[in-house]
Amino acid sequence: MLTSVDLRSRTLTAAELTAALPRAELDVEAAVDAVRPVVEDVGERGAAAVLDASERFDGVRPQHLRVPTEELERALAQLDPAIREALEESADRVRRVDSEHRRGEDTVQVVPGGTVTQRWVPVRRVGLYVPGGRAVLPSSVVMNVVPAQVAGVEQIVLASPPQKEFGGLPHPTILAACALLGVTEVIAAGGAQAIALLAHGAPDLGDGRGLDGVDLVTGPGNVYVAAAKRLVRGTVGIDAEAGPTEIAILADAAADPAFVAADLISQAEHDPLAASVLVTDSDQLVAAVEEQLAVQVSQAPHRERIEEALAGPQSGVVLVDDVTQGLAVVNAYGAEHLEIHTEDSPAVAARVTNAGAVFVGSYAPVSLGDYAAGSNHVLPTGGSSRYDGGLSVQTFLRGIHVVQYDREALAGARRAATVLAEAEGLPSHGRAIDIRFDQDA
Ligand code: HSO
Ligand code: ZN
Repeated sequence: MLTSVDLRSRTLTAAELTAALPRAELDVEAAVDAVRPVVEDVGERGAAAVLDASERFDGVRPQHLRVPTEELERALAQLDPAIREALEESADRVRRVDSEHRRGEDTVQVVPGGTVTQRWVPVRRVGLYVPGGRAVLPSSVVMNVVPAQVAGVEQIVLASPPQKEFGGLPHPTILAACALLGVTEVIAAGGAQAIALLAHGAPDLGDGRGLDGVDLVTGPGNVYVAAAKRLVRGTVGIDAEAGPTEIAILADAAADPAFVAADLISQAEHDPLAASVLVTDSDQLVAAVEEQLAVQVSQAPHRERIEEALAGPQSGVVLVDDVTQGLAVVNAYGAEHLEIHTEDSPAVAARVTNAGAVFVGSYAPVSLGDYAAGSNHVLPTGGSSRYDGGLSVQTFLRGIHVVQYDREALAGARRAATVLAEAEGLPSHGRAIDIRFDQDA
């Protein structure tokens, strides 16, 4: 079912390795051209442009762009108690992890009388995007909202596409999850128009009240959402770019083929464009995983989508000489999700340098991280884990250096600073220091 790339006995540079691996090109640039008129229109005409775009792309013109409070309350009241409990459990775990991971203030005494403090200050107002599309993912509400709340973000606006079958409101489970987490500003908008609205705000949402633009937009979405985020970057901050989901599994003969197959299938279930990649040094494992795939895929409710994803050029098996070469492969690939199913998985995992998140051993499948590990599931895809991390409490914080020096401490730094100012041909920089010591001369 999976195509294979045989890298055994080959020594490749990191660039050659990257080129040899299965991965689909996601053309965000082409989508940028497609969404530019929508983003500009929202900037110019505000709510009217969002409504027109919703009608065109979502097939519905929402009655309210700002979801009324009664609708949020109603959705929560009608939420299945088991789902409510599961969302609470999921949120509790993420909250526990984020609370402990939140960076504290850190002061370094550089010299007596001279300190530099790193303060971590929350972004004031953020816009969180939760897609509609193929599946409704209330877990993504948890993954966006909780870290922002733990960071101390004052104002959270959440946007999710209006659904025709729910009278132009976002999906009721999304609304219920918002209400459960205390998010009160919810916008019925999706796609590029939602990102533009969050970024630019609008003078009147149609209910006589405006919407202020946010400082940071986060959340997953399709290629149009990614393109719109690229366009508004600079006006606002954005998180890592999200493309179709990816799972890579680094496994040796010790791996359980049934678990490996189930995990490859689990992420293929998201999208025909999802990538499932197995990297292994074991021919026997490949054969056993193929057998398992045949059985498990045939029993999967979303079989067609899964088959398409597994057969796509973005998925496959990569054969390597050993775990060390396997590590070079997965580091070159930089998967959104990387599972390690090898002997001494923790030691192997410690050698991973590029991945959105790493799942260690046979009992940490990606689906655990999707819902209930306490980790975040909004992660960098398409190899962007080389320079970006997933969503976390840190995403919603900015570091500010606070510099405090007294006269003595400044005197100690005077020579280094003035020499460098002179060397850079910026004598007024040096003068700004020297002037403080004029009376000593
Ligand atoms: N695996 C997806 C997230 C998700 N899965 C939500 C299920 N629900 C991208 O990390
Ligand atoms: Zn998933």
